Amino acid sequence: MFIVFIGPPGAGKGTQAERLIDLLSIPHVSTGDMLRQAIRQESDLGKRAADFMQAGELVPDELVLQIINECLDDSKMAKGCLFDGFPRNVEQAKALDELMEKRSTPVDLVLELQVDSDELIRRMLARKRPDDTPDTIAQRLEVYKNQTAPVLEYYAQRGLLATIDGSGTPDDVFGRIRQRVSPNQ
Ligand code: B4P
Repeated sequence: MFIVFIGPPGAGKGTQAERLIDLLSIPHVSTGDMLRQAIRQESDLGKRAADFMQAGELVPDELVLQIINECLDDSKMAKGCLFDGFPRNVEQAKALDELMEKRSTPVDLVLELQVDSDELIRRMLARKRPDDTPDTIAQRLEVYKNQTAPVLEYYAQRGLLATIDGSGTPDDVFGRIRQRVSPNQ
């Protein structure tokens, strides 16, 4: 199963992704994690991505698609994976569709995690990641509204979108996700 996880910054995509990959036994593809790793390793890609992340902007599509392309070449990805935090704009969504079409493995399901802004800000400030400062958080929320929210419409038109209430404890949220992904368990 190929699943896309979309939600505003701090919605808990990473938190829930860990549980969902265990449930479904599929690999986790988190562009955020891979970009942070590239920054730690001081690779060329990491050096190019760092300023965008620190400013709360999206990293250029070209860099993100390079990561995704390399990742999909891995044979572990043949039967499914969980895309976490990707695609983040309509251009990335179209590029993903093209890649998946070539492999004859279309995206099966898109999960949107919905959480209100006050709770998002509270969660991110508690996390204390370098890009979790008040100014950067405000910018990331703006970027989500302008660039990522249109991706929801893109997938809704294809009948792939399921919206999940992301409020409550991580267990509450995972219960809702499990219900949607494998209702018989
Ligand atoms: P990401 O790494 O994708 O991270 P995120 O959106 O900030 O957080 P996430 O939703 O995963 O929240 P988490 O589970 O950690 O993006 C970071 C940056 O990378 C972007 O701003 C961008 O610059 C760049 N980037 C990534 N992908 C890109 C792409 N495709 N294109 C361009 N740029 C890209 O949860 C947040 C906190 O809340 C945690 O501390 C967690 O413990 C807590 N929490 C989670 N669930 C909770 C719950 N139910 N109750 C209470 N706390 C909870």
